[in-house]
Amino acid sequence: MRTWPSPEIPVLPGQGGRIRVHDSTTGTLVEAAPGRDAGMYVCGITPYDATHIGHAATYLAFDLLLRAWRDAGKSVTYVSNVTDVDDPLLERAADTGVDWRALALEQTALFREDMTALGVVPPDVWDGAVESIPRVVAAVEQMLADGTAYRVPLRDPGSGGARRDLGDVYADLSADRLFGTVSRLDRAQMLALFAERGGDPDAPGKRDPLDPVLWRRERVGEPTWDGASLGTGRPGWHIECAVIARDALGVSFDVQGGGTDLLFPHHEMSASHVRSLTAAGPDGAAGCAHAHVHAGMVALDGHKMSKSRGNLELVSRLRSTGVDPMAVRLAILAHHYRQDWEWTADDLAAGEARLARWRDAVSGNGGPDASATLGEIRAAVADDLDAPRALRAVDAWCDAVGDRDGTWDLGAPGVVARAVDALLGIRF
Ligand code: 5CA
Ligand code: ZN
Repeated sequence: MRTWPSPEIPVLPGQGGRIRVHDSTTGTLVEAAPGRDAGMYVCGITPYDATHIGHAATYLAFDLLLRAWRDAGKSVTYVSNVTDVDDPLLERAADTGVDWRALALEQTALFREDMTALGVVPPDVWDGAVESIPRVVAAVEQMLADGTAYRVPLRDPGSGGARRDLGDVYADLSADRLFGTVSRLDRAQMLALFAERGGDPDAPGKRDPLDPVLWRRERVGEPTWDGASLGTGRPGWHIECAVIARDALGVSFDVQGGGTDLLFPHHEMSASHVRSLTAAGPDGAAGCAHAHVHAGMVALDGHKMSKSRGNLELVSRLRSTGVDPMAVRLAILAHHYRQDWEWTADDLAAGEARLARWRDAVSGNGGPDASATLGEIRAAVADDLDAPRALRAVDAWCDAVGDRDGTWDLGAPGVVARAVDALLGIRF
């Protein structure tokens, strides 16, 4: 898909060092991309009711990682997707009487504008689910041929089109001995989350209630695509991300990202699919991403902000009321990405006040030497993307400007402005 324009990232004096992030699988901090290259896949939006503050917070977290990698001189490949056909999107379209394609296009366009306004670096590869269908079909055919997937006969009246004999296709999790190693949940937890997050544990004919759908055959009233030997239908959710990630990044890459709501089943299942599609090589067997990194959930009115519940604050709504997107960015970055937190009007007010203060300080005639501030911003981001600590470092420099503290340096405001721009994505 066409992405949005990339912001200019200023080059800073010196270079950033090693970056550590929290890996949900091991529960420890691990070095993100120890090599010269860095590959990251972050799960993209399902385009209806985008972009709320929770989405924005998740993408800003990974934007910090990408900027830190660039500052460390790495060659970065960033890949993401758009789930432009899925049950919730179709349900919303049906409820509102809007064509699902029009809804997806409109919301994807809005997401592009929001990301541009927030200064988020776009992915290098941004694939839609719909445009990836031929590759997904080939992957599911391969799994059927390898015996890691199976067909379940259709029971709904009128389903299956001309080839009723071809059933839905499910992944056979019993073929993957490493299933469960990403989230490390027990079976009861898995069953509960699977039911809650889009799974179909009670679908008749499955070998295991947890087996995820790979290809859903044509149903009356649902959009459908040519699935070659699978018959007409549409792809399952997890296999889309597995195929898009594998094709753009290979079977093993550095970071798989998203919000904590995706750890199970989505990231567990995607990793399993990638393993099934890989002839059990040493890397493939270990699962596709070296680190699974998850952003906490942003809430509103006491509940996780979610499109299905409707308790949303949209970036586009704030923009339309004249709010500076950089204030929104600062409001979000004041929370550590791993925290669950609640968006309130105070967050925005604090972001606006901070932006005004920073703007004022970098517009002055000189300031205290900024090299320690640059070092502290770099160190904070490298320490599990600790944005609140980075913001405090800039606040401290602004305080010192006000107090006329330290050695006065005419170039310092420029250094701070460039550091804040390159590493935190705040443009004045
Ligand atoms: N299309 C799928 C991923 S393949 C999806 O989860 N889409 S989404 O639109 O629901 O969410 C997009 C991204 O925002 C995901 O990474 C998700 O984990 C994250 N996200 C969703 N709600 C919140 C929230 N309230 N707080 C923080 N992040 C959220
Ligand atoms: Zn995904």
